[in-house]
Amino acid sequence: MPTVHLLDYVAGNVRSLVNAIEKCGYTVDWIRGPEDVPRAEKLILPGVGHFGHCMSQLASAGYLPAVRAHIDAGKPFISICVGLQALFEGSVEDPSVPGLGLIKGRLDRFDDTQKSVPHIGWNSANTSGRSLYGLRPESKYYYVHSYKYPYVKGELEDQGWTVATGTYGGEVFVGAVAKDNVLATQFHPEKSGVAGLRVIKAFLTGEGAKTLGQVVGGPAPTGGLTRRVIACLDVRTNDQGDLVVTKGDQYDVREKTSGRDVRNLGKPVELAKKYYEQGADEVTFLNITSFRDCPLADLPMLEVLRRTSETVFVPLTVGGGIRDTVDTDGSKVSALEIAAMYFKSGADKVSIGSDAVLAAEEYYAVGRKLFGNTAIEQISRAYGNQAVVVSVDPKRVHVPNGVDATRHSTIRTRFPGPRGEEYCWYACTIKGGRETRDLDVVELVRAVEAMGAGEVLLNCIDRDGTGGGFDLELVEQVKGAVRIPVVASSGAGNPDHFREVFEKTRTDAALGAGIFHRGEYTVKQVKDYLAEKGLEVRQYEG
Ligand code: 1PR
Repeated sequence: MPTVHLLDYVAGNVRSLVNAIEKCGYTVDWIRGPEDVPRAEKLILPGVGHFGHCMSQLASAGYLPAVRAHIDAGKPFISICVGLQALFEGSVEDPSVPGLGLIKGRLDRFDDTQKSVPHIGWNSANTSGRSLYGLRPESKYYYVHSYKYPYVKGELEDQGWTVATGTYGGEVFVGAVAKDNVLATQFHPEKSGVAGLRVIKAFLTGEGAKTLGQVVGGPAPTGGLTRRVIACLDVRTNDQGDLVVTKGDQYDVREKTSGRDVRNLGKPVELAKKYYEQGADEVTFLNITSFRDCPLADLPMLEVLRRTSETVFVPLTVGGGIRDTVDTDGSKVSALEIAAMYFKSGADKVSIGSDAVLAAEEYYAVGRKLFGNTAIEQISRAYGNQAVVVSVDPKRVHVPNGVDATRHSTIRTRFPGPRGEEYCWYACTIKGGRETRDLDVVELVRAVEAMGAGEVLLNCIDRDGTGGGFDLELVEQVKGAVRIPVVASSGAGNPDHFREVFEKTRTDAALGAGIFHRGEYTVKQVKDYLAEKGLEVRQYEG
């Protein structure tokens, strides 16, 4: 098999990239030091996380002259995400660190006054009718970034680049650029399904460089960021010791029958693939028992991720048990180390539940100070805040009025409590909803945003498994409290519930579990329905 070289300088999920390259019929050889670069014919520079961190890593390991020499020699080169940003002169993310300076200009940050930042999800890469490594106007690509190069018509083209753009809340940014032997994408082609594999293939075969810039036809490009639909798999071992996808009613995952077996709705890897092929924009695995008696290196979830990432080319999130732990042999393992195992196995994001609540309590107890030692801070520092999701498991607490009844952030609800209480607040829980804490969702999400979480996965115990629709009041309360994206979860029972949460709240994404596992609707049916109602969605490309 032909070989491509991957520069191994940065933490993050490169497994998906390797899987994507192998899927295109190539093998990966690793560049472990600058002295390896000259033997590369085709070179890939992956990038995740922080611009300054990436550039300093590259510089301190002595890679920069070698990478420049590779590019100057006219050999094929692709850089991804922060890798694209590295081609510019610098970024406001870390003004003290210079970029490669191959492209004139500096990156700035998305404006977050009216929209969520990071920009996460599927967006266009509009080439304005030019050929650019197989990008198509009707396709969507997976982006995750807070910093961007603002597009000014003609500016990069005058430097000889062919450019593709995306639009996010009115800001037009550079989604991909290419010139001669160089291709750079702000989106992750390895996470962009078949549309992304096409780009990787065009790079590997050389076809993309050959046809670069030619005028091509095709439909007018469709709009910006699509509505993200996520499939969630709660995974645990059942009483027979098999790893199964299960689903609770208000977090009770046992059958109501006398045996009270753990509900078994299928196998994790198979179901993930099925939902990917139905068009799921992301797949989330929640390890709901944390496999307490298993050595960490053998966690069954690691294998689930490894196998899933071989066939599923959309972002994968994994949650459950991400906290400082003592392994079965007595050794201490940090949350960061556990996250690292998951990233190496193919996860793109980790989701933290109970530990985030405890960290938030501590944050308030010490007067809103941060010391850099929480799991959220450590993981977001190493892998970027887009890689850290906080999973919230709130429960409604009804109160008679909004002001004196509690110190917590209340809302006036359309669904009064059992004694006619017209207000409620949402209490955070830990340990899969078994323990309720004196911390409300607003306090939690503000604290974790300050710590560097990049997204909130907002469950709702009252709605979980009911099929009665999302808790729109909860979603709006949380959206009003933070700038980071929020994923609405719990309660989806039909496609109209997805429409409702997208139209009536400012949610960034919506997640369903039981609706898909029970076979009531497919992800495709949900998306077709949303499209019919005029909402922009990404359709699976086979
Ligand atoms: O606390 O960091 O170990 O994380 C544990 C994780 O496991 C948390 O994310 C927590 O939400 C999850 N979890 C723990 N116990 C359960 C349980 O069900 N017994 N599942 C559980 C949470 C909620 C969602 C579900 C949506 C949508 N399940 O994952 O998928 O509510 O369901 P629906 O569409 O069927 O209504 P830590």
